Amino acid sequence: MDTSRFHFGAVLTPDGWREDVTISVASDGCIRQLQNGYCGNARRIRGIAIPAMPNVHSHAHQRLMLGLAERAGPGADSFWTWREAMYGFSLRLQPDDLEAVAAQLYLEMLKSGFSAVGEFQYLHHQPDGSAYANPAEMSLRCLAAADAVGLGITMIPTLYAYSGFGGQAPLASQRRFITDADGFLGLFERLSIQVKANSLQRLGIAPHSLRAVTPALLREVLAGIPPAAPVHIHVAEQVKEVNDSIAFSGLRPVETLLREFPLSGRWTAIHATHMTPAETVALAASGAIAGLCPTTEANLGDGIFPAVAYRAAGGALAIGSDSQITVSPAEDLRMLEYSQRLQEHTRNALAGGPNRSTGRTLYEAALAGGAQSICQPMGAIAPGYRCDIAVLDDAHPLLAGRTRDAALDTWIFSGGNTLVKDMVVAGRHLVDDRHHAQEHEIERKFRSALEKFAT
Ligand code: NGQ
Ligand code: ZN
Repeated sequence: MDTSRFHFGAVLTPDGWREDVTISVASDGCIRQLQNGYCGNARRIRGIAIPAMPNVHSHAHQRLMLGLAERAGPGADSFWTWREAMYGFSLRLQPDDLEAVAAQLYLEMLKSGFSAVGEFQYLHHQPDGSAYANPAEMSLRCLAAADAVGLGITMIPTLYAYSGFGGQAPLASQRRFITDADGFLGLFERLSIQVKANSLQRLGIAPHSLRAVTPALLREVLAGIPPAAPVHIHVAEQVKEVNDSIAFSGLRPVETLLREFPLSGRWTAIHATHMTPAETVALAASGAIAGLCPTTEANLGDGIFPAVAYRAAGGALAIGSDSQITVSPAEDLRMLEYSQRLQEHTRNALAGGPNRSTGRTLYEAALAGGAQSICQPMGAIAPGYRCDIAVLDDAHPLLAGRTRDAALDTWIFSGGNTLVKDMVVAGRHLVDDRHHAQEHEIERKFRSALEKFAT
């Protein structure tokens, strides 16, 4: 039985653009069928319907420090000085703060075109490093925030044991993150009970980086969790990390991953910025997904991912908002393409072939890679997929006379978030003409949390 139907003037399907379509949604929130024309009592939503985007990499708490890390420090600024500032904020955050910040962030994600997030959550313990009464407290707060908004979420709790390659002792400022194998498996067990009760929630594992876990520790933990749970790991983001890896083992970080683990579509390599041509081809061939966070990578001065070579080798990709410096699928895809144009002195670097739309190619790649990366049944407007739809405002002046791929390219390269008008998640019409039913309450709590973190 259908529980709802929506009618759109234009829809992007796996078979291309269709006009004048009714989408029927089954009681489980998945699409049952697409029919031509207006059917039954469908709700008419004006605009251009495209699949909503998965956001594969989020650290919700970092939303607190926006605008507070863009001032030069006393010495040379780098990723590593930013990280110290970020740790400082992280040590002050209470569970209520995290829930309030995450709810506002997830609402912004929803309003920008994302319908699900992979939350790479590593604030496990109290500020002094001792366990919460419920060791999953902080991750549960993120799940509650996503539930309040209606956003899909894949909780990806972090395994974090060390501060550098070869199992170096953690820093005092990392005390909220640190778990051993047993601690992590206990956390994972609690979270798996929670996510089973919510059809929009999934669970994965995030070995933080090859700095924070050893291959032996990761193998031990992987043996204790379901074999299909997605695995996300930060890798080769910074030149110093590559150099430290070589100094420790003679191998670069991506080489280490490829040698130590059977990479496959279960794995998402977050950033993978610094790769040799051989690593680039090997990562692509492994089936792993590159989880790119282009605006964060630019903000942190990471470097440029070799996307042209990676795509030429057939590599899968996805996008993430990471530090939340920007929350916008359009802007992250734009930044990804622009980084390649700046590097290669070309245009339409990632279009994938003559006469193809760059925006469409990138959007579809990030839909497929993203859905797989966070194990959510989304990414296409077609029967069997969850009914997760973003609607672009076809009455916006920027879209005058623009249809199909030209409308998508206008959104991605010029319009950004203001063009996203409606959002449907699992067949629920959650954002209606840019408004969400809970937005005032969510914003009120966010403001009072944020005010505590003004310095
Ligand atoms: C993180 N962020 O886990 O939030 C990291 C910083 C680290 C990015 N890598 C910490 N962008 O990598 O050690
Ligand atoms: Zn990250």
